[in-house]
Amino acid sequence: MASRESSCNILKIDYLMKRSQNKNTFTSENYKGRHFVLDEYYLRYFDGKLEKRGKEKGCIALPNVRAVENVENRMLDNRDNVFQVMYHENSDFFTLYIVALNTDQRDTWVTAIRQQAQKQGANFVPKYHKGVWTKTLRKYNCCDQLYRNAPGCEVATHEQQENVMPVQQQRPQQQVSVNGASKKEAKVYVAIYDYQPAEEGDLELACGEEYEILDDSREHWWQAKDKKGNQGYIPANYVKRKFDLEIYDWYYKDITRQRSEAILQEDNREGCFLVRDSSSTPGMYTLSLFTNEGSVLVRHYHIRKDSEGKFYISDKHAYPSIPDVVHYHKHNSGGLVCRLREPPRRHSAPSTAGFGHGKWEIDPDDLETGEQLGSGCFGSVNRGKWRNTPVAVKVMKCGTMSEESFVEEAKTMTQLNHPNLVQLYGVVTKAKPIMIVVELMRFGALNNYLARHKNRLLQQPMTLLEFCIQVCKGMCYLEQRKFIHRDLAARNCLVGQDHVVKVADFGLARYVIDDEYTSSAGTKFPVKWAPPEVLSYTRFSSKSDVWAFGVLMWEVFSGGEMPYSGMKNLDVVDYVITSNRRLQKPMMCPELMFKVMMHCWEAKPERRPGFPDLHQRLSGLADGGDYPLV
Ligand code: 04L
Repeated sequence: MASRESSCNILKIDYLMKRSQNKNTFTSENYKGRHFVLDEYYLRYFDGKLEKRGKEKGCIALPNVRAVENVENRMLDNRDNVFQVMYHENSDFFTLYIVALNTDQRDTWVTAIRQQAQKQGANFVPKYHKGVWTKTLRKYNCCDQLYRNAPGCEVATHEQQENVMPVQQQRPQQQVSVNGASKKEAKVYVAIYDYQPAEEGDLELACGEEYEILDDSREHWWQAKDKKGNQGYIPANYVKRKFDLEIYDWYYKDITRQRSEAILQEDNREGCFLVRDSSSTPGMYTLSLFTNEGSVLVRHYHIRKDSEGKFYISDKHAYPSIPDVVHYHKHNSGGLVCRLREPPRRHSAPSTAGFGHGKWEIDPDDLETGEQLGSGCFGSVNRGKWRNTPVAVKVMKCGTMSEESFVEEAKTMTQLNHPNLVQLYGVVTKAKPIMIVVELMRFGALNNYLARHKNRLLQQPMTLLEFCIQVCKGMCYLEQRKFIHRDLAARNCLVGQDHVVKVADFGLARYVIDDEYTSSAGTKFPVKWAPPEVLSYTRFSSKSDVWAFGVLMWEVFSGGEMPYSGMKNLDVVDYVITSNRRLQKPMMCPELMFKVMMHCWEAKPERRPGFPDLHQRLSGLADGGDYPLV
């Protein structure tokens, strides 16, 4: 109790009458005067008078409020100036009736509670009762409904607040960058990970805390203010809009059915659950739940929407928002195989774009380099540590390539931040040798990983599909930015913890001034991943990346084999262009997957799908439901 008091600003105090609540039987109907306090988080009432507060008698957390409305005069025990606070507690609804001295006092309280509850993210019901449920009549005196929980008969009031919207309307909105001048309402965001400042000028983030965004005009680092008034830069991908589903630890935005099963099975706890976007029905959601009951470990439930726009899994229990549905099923199995317990433990926060907000320059004294992971004509890649964070470091071999193009790669990478692209952390350019520092991926290149685990992985088409989907997501991001990769292949993707796959680029295809590399006739040119228009006219585009993606899918489903094995580059050109032939279906590859590959290998680039199309088709396959995979 003490901590509640010390941390909150009191907004309103009054002495008001309240009808006693007997939550179980509704028998007593007497009234008591109470010292009411509204603060940022709670509506509380105490013994005592206005001047002197006694013992706390009750407390409603504002996020649980579902409606704050007047009660029609004379409807409650013949009294005037009554208002009601409907709230949700232990998966049930309750209504607190409060009597004000006059309409003015009533109006100010109703508005204040309603506004503050909305500010705290309360999900208001669409309708309420302006009368009350009477025990003697066993019905509502406003609408003749017989059940205490019957839906309301009057449309509920919402305060006009521009930044408050129900979750389901918030989602499709694009975030628009607003700098200073036109900014009117506060942009309230919630941290979904902790962040320790790496540089002067960064702001610490604590998971679950709220922050006001002051400037989001930069892409990866925003300026924010915490509750205490501290200001500084934060990684933009560590916060989410306050009413977005993404602030909930049980929400996994666009993961596949396969991935949800992998995550829940790894956690292996009864009742472990998550909510994800449904891939078979865009805009809808699926609940995935782990149980040891029976042979099926993970069950998937569609979250449906009724005619009033309420969400439900079992139609008897519909609620205005998904968090409400989750809350209900945490307390009642309500038709599920078991009650919802905890979401999966999250392993690690995503990479930030750079280690701090400002410069990308890394102090070599903060950097330790270790074992070599690979080497090439440009230099070597080593394992390393930046102040205890594991990193991979590319060290330039002097004289092999212009320093400029080495730095150019890093510059390009500063523009990119996506969970399926290798993340740049920084560069060392002020000291020799110059270096590029990126996140470390524990298991190395995808082609090697596939070959190493071939026997196991070829039995798991869903895991292989999941690899393809992740690469596809990274490529969607590049395509959207009109960025052409030019060297997409399994050898240029990396595998990390929990089967995470990221698109990388080790070849530096676009910077090397080496004909062997850049000319399609050269020995180093990736002919086996190139479409006819690249082989004939060096015409690169996102559609040439799509062709390469098809070959990558082939690599994945063949367990890391070399495409067109045994064929020389020149033979491949002939095979693909002159004979118009294609790679054959790998033995263990499902027909439907091979169809997608063949679509990527249309001779005419304009007939190939784009990466967003591919993403949709692949996640449709991953959702199982409509199509059998094998
Ligand atoms: C292992 N783990 N090898 C690794 C790099 C690794 C690297 N983890 N990283 C290698 C790009 C550009 N640049 C790395 C992408 C890559 C391993 O080698 C470095 C880049 O990827 C990470 C610097 C820069 C891009 C160090 C583990 C090996 C650019 C993509 C276990 C064996 C533009 C799209 C065994 C657009």
